[in-house]
Amino acid sequence: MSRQTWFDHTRIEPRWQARWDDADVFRVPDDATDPTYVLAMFPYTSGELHMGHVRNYAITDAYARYRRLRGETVLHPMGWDAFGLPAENAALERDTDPDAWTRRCIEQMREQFASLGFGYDWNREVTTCDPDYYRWNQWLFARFREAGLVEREASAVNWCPSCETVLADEQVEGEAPTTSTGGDGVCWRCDSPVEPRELDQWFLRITDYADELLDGIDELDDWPAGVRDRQRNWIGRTEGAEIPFPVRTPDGERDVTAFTTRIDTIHGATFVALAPDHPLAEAAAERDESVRTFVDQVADPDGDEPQGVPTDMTATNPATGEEIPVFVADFVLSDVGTGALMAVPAHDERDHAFATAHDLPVRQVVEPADGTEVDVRDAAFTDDGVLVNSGEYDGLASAVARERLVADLPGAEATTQYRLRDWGISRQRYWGTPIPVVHCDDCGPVTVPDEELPVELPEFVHTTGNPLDAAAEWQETTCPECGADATRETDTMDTFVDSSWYFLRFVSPDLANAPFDTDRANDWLPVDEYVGGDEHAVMHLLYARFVTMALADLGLLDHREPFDAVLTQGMVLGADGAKMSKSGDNGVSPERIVAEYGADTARLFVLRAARPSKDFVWREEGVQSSHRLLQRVYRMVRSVQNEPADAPETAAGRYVVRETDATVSAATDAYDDRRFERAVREVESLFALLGRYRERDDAEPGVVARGVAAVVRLLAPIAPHVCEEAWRELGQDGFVTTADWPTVANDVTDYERERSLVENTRTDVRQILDVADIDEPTAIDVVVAPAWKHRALEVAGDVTDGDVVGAVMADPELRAQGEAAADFATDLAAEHPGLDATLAPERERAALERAAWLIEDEFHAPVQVLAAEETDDELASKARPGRPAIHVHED
Ligand code: ANZ
Ligand code: ZN
Repeated sequence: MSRQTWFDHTRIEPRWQARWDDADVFRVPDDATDPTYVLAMFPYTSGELHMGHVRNYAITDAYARYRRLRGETVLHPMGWDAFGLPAENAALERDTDPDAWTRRCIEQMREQFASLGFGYDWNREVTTCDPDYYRWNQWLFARFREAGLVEREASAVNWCPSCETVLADEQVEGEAPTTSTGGDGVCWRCDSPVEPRELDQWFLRITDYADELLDGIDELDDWPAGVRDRQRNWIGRTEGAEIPFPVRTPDGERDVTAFTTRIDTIHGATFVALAPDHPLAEAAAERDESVRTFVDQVADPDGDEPQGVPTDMTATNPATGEEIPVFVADFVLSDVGTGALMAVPAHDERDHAFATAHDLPVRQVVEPADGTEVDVRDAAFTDDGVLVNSGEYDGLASAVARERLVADLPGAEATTQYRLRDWGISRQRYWGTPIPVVHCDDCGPVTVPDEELPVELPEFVHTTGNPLDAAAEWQETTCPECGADATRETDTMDTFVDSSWYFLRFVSPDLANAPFDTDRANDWLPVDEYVGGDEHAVMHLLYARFVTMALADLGLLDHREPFDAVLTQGMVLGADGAKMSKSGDNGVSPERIVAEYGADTARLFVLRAARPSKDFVWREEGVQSSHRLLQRVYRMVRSVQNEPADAPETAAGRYVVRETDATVSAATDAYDDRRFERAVREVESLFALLGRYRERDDAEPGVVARGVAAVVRLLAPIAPHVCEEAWRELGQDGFVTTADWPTVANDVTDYERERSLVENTRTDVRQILDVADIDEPTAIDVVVAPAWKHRALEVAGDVTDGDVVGAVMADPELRAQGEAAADFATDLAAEHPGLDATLAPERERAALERAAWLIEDEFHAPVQVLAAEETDDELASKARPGRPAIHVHED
């Protein structure tokens, strides 16, 4: 009976998963020293994994397995981001409660994870909806509050007047009214128009860390550039100045403070503009119907054209003493700067457009520093330059003038503005961490003492509003400070709080007296490689950085940055090119792929389809081809004899051994760069070479066995189950998962050069056959360049003054070659300084000899590698270092 030459994934995958489990191979002991920390963003507990998850987790798993094979202790934990609105909605729809629903989802997802063979240390599992986890959110809230990092402030929420409830943005159909532009969305349940309503809410003062969050980005070298840019923009630091403008109003004189980044242009400020909800705009609207109409009905901050109306107020330009008009305009935003600006039409585009529309003066006060003429009537000149029409400041450079004007103008002050706002963590929802506060009539909002934590969620009730508002009994309590009757806070925390420190909990998931073990966290953090979706590139990463810095300032942690390297993976797109969704019609379920092709195939496919950061389109053929590749590898494994890897005896054998080493070296680099698709490509080409080599009569079994063993280990991080199976077939003990990474036996420095030498030579032969129209060559001569040409190349490579011919001909040995040397030097001069170093002549010849069998195989003709001296002059003269001359014989 013949042995089975294909593997059955439904049989081998569960088997190896169980064995890894039994042997606890992914466990990291608490006393490990500085393990390599590889982390994937933990999933929201929706109940099902989609292909985006598979990709995300395949990336970290392959990387974690690779580092483990390199001999490192690797921490690769997993947990559940288990709070959030969808669980609450699902519970309402299904007549269950969010806790039960979430637990069921977790069970399902855990099984899916297991079926994919991801190697996590499940002893460190973390679930954010466990009171044992969220009590530490509450504890941190208390510490932050003590440290002055918590603020309670009125802020707008979405209010449905008919349901009498606050809505999350996701529950508003259309745009929420609380956005800066004020949307007119409706309630998802009853379709009533949603209104903004002011509520006292809790904020974390992330803005205290704005500078450190911004400046720290410069050091995050292993983060994607795009993520760093987006964080910078989100923080949005602008250096500028605030300057008061005295304003005459019918009610008397008032100061309006304007924020400007260009105080150097103040002599050109020809009007003042106020945001529609500036207090003075509001006062003007009281007095003037046209202002009222504009403020209430016309103003559109998102409009293409800046719009505005004049008012009955005038301002004094503090630099010129001139009387200038005051407008209310919609391009002035209330939450930027002071909500008031000095308009300089000559040097700002929006001011220019507005001035043109309202026929206001445009006065140039800055000229280009290089003396070019500009006409500011046509368009604003917005660059820095040299001041004109600015009295005593004329002739100063913009930057200098800014400093002088801030110092000179009464009341002017240098300021820094940020786009970043404090982090509003209040949610009027049930399924989140209760904010640990008790409201007392006498003492105000009092933090719940640590001994009383966790404040656990009450039982879930079905209501249109916040179930915590309906939990009257739960709310009733006494004030921790004075003992009087008091009520609990009913807001819960934004789930971004949960995820802002979970990577620290993995370090000591069961610790009962602190959120994490400080000593261990100091040793194990930062995360070495953090992988997740691009949609979390701004908020989640910023919140996690902020919390880490705050923890450091609380003395709980030495590190100030949590993530050393970040990788944001690209999307998996459906066949229609749109982002693959699990519910939509372009979705492919991971379960089906695992059932039909196996976890190894699914993992191989998502990792080889594209580099991790790029999007790729799902292709069923790609899945099938990944499956076939694994089957072919397995078949070859089954057919190799277990031979000791003795030194090869034939040139072809030596070639294959070197290629094996070269592949190990290149694939290792690719893994280091997290370029799994490149690692696979390397392995595939070695595998193809082994296949071809085996067909030869003189193929040495030891050479093949050595190559196959390398293939198996190089693929093990990506397709671990079949590689375990193969490893055993190869007669190895233990797991490939915990084996040693293959090492390179020989010096590989020149491998890349050898590879391209062989590649180029094969291409040249192909071209010659094509051009000369030769179908059946009888023999092929490959002629290596003479030693003196190598020497000439070396001499030319050292030339710094550009005189290549001179340098070559100055060398007595080369000069002795006469005209040939002069010709060659001229060629080299033409390519200088782009000359590539090549192999030494003997190495070049040896490399070509080892590869001769490949050329013979391809062209079905014997190949002879010759030195220049062994052939006629004409042919020899064509040979160059790195580019042998080729002569094809035919009948
Ligand atoms: C005078 C000026 C002259 C300005 C000039 C610019 C160029 P950036 O640079 O984008 O950060 N500004 C101030 N408050 C504003 C508000 N509430 N809404 C909209 N715009 C406002 O923006 C800073 C500039 O935006 C400020 O500098 C101000 O215009 C305007 F040649 O002041 B500038
Ligand atoms: Zn009290």
